[in-house]
Amino acid sequence: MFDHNQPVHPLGTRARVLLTSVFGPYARDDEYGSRKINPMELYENQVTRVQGGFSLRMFHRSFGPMMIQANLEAPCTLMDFPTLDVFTEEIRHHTYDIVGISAILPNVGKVKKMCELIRQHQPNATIVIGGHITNKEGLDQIINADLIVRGEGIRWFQRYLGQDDKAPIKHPVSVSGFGGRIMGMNLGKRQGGTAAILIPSVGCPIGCNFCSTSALFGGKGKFINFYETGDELFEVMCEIENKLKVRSFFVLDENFLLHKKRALRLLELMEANNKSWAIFVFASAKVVQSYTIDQLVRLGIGWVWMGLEGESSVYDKLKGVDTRALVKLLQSHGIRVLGSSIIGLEDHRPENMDAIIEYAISHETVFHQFMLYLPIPGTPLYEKHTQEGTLLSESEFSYANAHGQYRFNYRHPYIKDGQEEQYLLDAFLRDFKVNGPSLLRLIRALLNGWQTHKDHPSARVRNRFAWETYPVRSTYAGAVWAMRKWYRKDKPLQEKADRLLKDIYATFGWKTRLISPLIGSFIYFTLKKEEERRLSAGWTYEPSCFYEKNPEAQMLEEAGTAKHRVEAQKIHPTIAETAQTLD
Ligand code: B12
Ligand code: SF4
Repeated sequence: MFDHNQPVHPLGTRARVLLTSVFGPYARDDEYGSRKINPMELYENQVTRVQGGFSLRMFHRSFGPMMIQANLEAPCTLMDFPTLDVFTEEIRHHTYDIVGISAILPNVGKVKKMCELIRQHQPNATIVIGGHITNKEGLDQIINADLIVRGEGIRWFQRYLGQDDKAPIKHPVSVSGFGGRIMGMNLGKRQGGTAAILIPSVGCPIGCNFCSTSALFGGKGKFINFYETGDELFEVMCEIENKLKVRSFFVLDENFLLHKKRALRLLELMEANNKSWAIFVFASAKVVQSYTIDQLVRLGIGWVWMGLEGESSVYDKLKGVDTRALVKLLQSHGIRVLGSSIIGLEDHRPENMDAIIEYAISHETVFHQFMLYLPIPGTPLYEKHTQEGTLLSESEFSYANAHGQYRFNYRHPYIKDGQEEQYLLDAFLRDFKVNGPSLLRLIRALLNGWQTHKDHPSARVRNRFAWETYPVRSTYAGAVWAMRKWYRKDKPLQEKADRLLKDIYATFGWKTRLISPLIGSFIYFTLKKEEERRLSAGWTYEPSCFYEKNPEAQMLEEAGTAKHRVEAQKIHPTIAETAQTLD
């Protein structure tokens, strides 16, 4: 329904738009709110945090602004991960009518600084703020912006520019991650080697009390579909497949499998069109369990991010599910699980913390995320703490530290004096110590998948497993060889690597056995270099900056350059030639 408070920009689609994420560098402590322990990386930040050279290093683009840019008809420039200098230069030298900033709450200090700079260099621009930061009450008192847009931004922006907000959503064509690195080796940029990003919906109707993603898009019972049907989704996936030559998709939808009709229709279309795709999803346990393993396998589900939360948690999504058995089943079919556990639930206390951690790691998931139980603005949990007066004020606890990997932003009934920081670390360390590097677990799951399905009746399914498992015959076998050597003083992990390596040899034969020590020696060397030279010297990893113009912005720029040339020609022909060579 049309919102009568919806503002409309007077220039409509003639307005020049700049969309940007917050500036870097990120992985360091500074006055704008960057924190060393909060890098712009998923795995290093909150999953493989203590795994050193085994940590999966990788960046992800800011998909919100990318989705918005893909659907605007106005000239729109997108800057992702600019440094403060790059951002400042951009607004000093180019005129914009609208500057949109996408952010989350821990980065509020950066948004504040960016607004100040925009006011200084582009006093006529309208500043629009979007993303999760907007759920913070009183944000307009903290930063100097014109519009704070809570919730879905694509349709809002279309209305703001006077565009049709019912037009089909155009999906950006992009890989899901970049800059991949593990064991001291760059993972390369081979075409089709990285999964494409696919965003079918935002929000989640399950509405767990702490979930800010659900809250931002309406909370319990609400979500927003960009693609309602399996047919629409299939069409988008075919287009992305063609353009990027990919065969795997990272589906950034809070609970993809929850939309069962859409998922099963997608399966029908994949089967009818012989698409041997691999699909990586987020899904809650009860929902995953509502599918047969055969359905999941045929749908190409190769990776699931699943909330395990905690044994005592009372979330509906976990009721009646034996999560340990479920993880075991999935991983025996090659489905890698990223389990997510919470530290600091209401009943967590120092006395039961060891048991809580042991329970979490007993899932033996390929990856394990541990996060603090944090009330984030907009969520029912935040509301509860506000009512109870247990939240810490900004002067007691900076927003920049409320990222879930450090301390509580409230007074916990049992966990006091910052003990949570150590519990969180204990959980990561224990998981690493007992279950070993996530890469080792991942290779085990891939091998399981191959062993279980190499003779699957469907050639389409066999083909996917063959493709996904291909590196286990060489590079991954080499990595396991290197791990076995690395852990020569840690008997349990050495044995784990040894068992896996023997199993790989038995499955793939003499060629793999022959090349593994060669590849393995090289990987061992790069790992050693990574640990001893880079990491111990405090090396940090930063994403590169992206600067992308949509066709309208490119046309505007070309028109500007042409005009500049004509004017230069009038002054002196040689200047015009110089301008041309500079282009
Ligand atoms: C990908 C992701 C990341 C990536 C990179 C993100 C990036 N490049 O900025 C990585 C892994 C690095 C990451 C890191 C962190 N993240 Co993160 N991340 C996500 C994730 C999974 C997806 C975001 C996404 O792309 N969604 C899809 C797009 C389409 O949705 P969207 O971004 O919300 O955009 C829509 C609207 O918000 C709006 N919108 C967005 N931008 C704008 C801008 C304008 C101008 C307008 C008008 C509208 C608008 O329109 C968009 C389309 O509808 C979300 C969870 C989720 N599912 O959303 C968490 C999430 C955003 N992350 C979160 C957090 C807390 C973090 C971390 C602090 C780590 C942590 N402890 O979890 C770090 C911070 C890193 C740093 N130094 O800043 C929280 C934010 C909570 C909050 N309220 O602030 C979320 C919601 C997860 C959660 N539930 O806790 N993250
Ligand atoms: S199931 Fe997951 S995505 Fe959905 S509300 Fe709960 S935590 Fe959020």
